Amino acid sequence: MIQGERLWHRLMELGEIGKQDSGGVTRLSFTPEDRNAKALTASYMKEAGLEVREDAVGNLIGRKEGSNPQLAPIIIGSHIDTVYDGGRFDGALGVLSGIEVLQSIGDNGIILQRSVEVVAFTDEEGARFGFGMIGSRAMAGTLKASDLAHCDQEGVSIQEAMLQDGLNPAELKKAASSAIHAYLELHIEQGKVLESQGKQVGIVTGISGPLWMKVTLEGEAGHAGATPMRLRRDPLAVAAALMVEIEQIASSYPGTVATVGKLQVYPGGINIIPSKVEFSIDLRDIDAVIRDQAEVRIRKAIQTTCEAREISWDVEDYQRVPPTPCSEDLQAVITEACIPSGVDPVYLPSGAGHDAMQFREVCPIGMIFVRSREGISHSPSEWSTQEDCEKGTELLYHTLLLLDGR
Ligand code: HGY
Ligand code: MN
Ligand code: MN
Ligand code: MN
Repeated sequence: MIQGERLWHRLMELGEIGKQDSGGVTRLSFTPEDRNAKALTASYMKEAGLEVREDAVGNLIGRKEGSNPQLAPIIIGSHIDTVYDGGRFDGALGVLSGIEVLQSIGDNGIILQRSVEVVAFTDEEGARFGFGMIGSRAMAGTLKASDLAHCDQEGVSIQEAMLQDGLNPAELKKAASSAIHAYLELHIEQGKVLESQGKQVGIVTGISGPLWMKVTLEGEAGHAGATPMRLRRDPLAVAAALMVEIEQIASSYPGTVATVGKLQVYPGGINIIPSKVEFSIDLRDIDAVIRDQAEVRIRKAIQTTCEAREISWDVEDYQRVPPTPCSEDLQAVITEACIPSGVDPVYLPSGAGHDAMQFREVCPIGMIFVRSREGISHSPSEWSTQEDCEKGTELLYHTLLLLDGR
């Protein structure tokens, strides 16, 4: 009932845009690669018979009109932007499977009551500006003009990048959706649970909340050869000690994860004691109370260590997304859809963040996971098999039909 070959061809074709020598994919928001990927995705939406539009912040939306336009639509969303040197499935599979489901519903002569919109959200990853889920925040009505002041490493703000990309950030409030019946997202698991259980697909119970912070430590630059160790105020040595402590704090809780993914050293000379360092912290847990506890301990460690070493410090929030449970009702619908899809229901949490989180106050959210080979993602080695992608898309197809009352 869905056309797996068509889905797979599109996945491979889209994965060529932004391809790196490593085999990975880099498609940062508001870049030519992102623009080209949107154009190709829009062509797939048109092939699927959808009405295609782009909103003020760059969300690409393919709409299939329902027989009862009075009813609030169902949204099937994900993203086609990537991290640096990422994979071709993260996000893209969710958008392309949504298009495939709607095209197959058309092919099979089915008329849905509700309208359905497939959305490729702007900048889910936050890779360029350190602030993500921009498009889904806009559609959920929570994106603020001040959020667009985040800048990339060249000092270009989100607002400027949107304008350069021909978008209209001043109209961001118009991107907010008035009413949504339900939000569905299919995504690769990016972890090892499904593979460890020998399962192709899973039903997501909840999504771990990412807290991103920027730590700035300032000490005193000096001559690497002429400055005795006891007279130094070296912020990089302090950062190193803190990174070990951050790892220990996160490891002291069963479900908490913390990552230092970015580190800048100034001025960055071999024979200069650094004057300043900046590093990022990505802290997550599915339990908000635990994440808060870990955050308090990390902030305390920064303060204590810096005071002892006469280093000044600043901790700034990049983004703070609360852990988000998935709708029990939608989990039940996906469970029922497992029957015609010929799979056993498997339930698991998501360690990765997703656009779905932004709709927690707007409508019920449901997610389907597709097995990731060795749980690898955000890497050129990210891979899911054609069979697993097809099975996930089949489950999404049956879930949509059930949600539409069939
Ligand atoms: O960071 C994440 O969890 C997602 O890949 N944006
Ligand atoms: Mn083609
Ligand atoms: Mn990702
Ligand atoms: Mn993703």
